[in-house]
Amino acid sequence: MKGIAKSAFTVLGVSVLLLAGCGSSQSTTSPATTPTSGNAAESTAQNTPGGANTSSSTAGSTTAESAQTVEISIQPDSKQGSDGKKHVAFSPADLKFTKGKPVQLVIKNYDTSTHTLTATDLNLNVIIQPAKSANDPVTTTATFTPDKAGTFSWLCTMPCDMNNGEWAMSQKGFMQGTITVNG
Ligand SMILES: [Cu+2]
Repeated sequence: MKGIAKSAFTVLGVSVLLLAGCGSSQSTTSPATTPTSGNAAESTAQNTPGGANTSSSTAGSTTAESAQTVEISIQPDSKQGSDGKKHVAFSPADLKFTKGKPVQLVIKNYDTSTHTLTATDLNLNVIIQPAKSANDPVTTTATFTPDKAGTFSWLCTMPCDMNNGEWAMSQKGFMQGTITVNG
């Protein structure tokens, strides 16, 4: 309902002013990040029951109140697969959360490909920005609140591990994994 106004304010970095008045969940898809400019001091953390509460920025250390912080790194050619080759992988690939408790994901990508952390059952879809180079990782931050307990699978939906015919995309522990949510 206030989507347009909110977007405008978000760009200006003062979205926090609207948090009190706007309870509607905004777009669940694209976390329209601006990787280059340094305006993302404030990451919006909206927790709507049952909603897809992802937001992201590339500006690193923001804190959501009482959120559990989980750090993940993505390293190219870092993990040997059953095919004997080294592949790009999430570390860790298996995650544990608590139902109803906000989680702040801090994902540091050393790979120059875009990845995603996608768990449809949890309404989680984080688009992870690519590194500028192997030595220049980019951090994507997203906050969400798991709204159901159980064991869920996540996967990366972006074509990656291209040097190996996208091998990692079909492999748990690489571009797939498990999210356990305790009730
Ligand atoms: Cu990937």
